[in-house]
Amino acid sequence: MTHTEIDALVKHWIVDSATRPANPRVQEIVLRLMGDLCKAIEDLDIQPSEVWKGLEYLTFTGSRNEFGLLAPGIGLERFLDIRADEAEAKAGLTGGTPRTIEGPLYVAGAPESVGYARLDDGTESEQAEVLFMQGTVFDAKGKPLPNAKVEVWHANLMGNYSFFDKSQSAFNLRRSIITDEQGRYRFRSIMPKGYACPPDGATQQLLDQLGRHGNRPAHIHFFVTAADHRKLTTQINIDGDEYLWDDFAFASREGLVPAVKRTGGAEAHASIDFDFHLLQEVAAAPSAEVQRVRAAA
Ligand code: MBD
Ligand code: FE
Repeated sequence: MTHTEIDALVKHWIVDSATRPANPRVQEIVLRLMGDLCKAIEDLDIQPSEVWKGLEYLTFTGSRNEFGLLAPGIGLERFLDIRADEAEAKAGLTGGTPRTIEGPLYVAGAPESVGYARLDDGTESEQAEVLFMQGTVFDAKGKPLPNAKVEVWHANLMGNYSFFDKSQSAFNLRRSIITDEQGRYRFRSIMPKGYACPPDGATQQLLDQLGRHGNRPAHIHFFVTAADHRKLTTQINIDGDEYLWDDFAFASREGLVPAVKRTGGAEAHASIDFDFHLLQEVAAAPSAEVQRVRAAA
């Protein structure tokens, strides 16, 4: 079949046969995606058994609740970030801290405190390196922002996240810190390890077929929000990690790899300084608040 013939067929199936009130945006998107899928089937001569294999794969992915992991793994979440960067540049917004993907492991409702928090519950203190991280939240003009919210979450020494890993205590390694009058935040935690996709899961199954690994470098996630400012979703990576520039989720970015300072002695610890620079909210740019189903505890 030619692409023109496919377009006509798909338009008939999806749009022209509508006899009831429809959602035009959904029609538009499904029309396009079905057209592109049928053209791929034609061009690549994808066999029926292969189509069903693909549908069965999606069923497996859903049964494992892994679409939130598959999306970064195939670059889709990174692609949305690139587009968000372009939209902001087009609206004249520049100079903020680089965004990077949220990933699937945020949980709403973490304990909130002003200025400082300890994130870890102490259960890994014997093996872990103590980490202090601190900095200031700034507005676009370089003025500190008091009362900004810094939501932070990261993995434990196994690369696992509380809530999803039921062996951890509630909200372990998750907090919301409100910046103080000088716009500062500070926390004590443990140095995280990198995450790896579940080896028996759907995402890893596809990565294996593609000849790719499913590892992330050690990292710390942030949502930074303040009145009249665009929500910042970002992460910092821990310098020196073997996967630092080989992240299966493509989230490593220039500007998100702060130096780690180490102090020895009786109170040995690592320390990271990192400031956040928020962009002014403007009507010309699409919302930086991404609506998606998130866990809450
Ligand atoms: C993670 O911790 C993560 O941040 C992403 C993007 C995907 C899987 C696990
Ligand atoms: Fe993560």
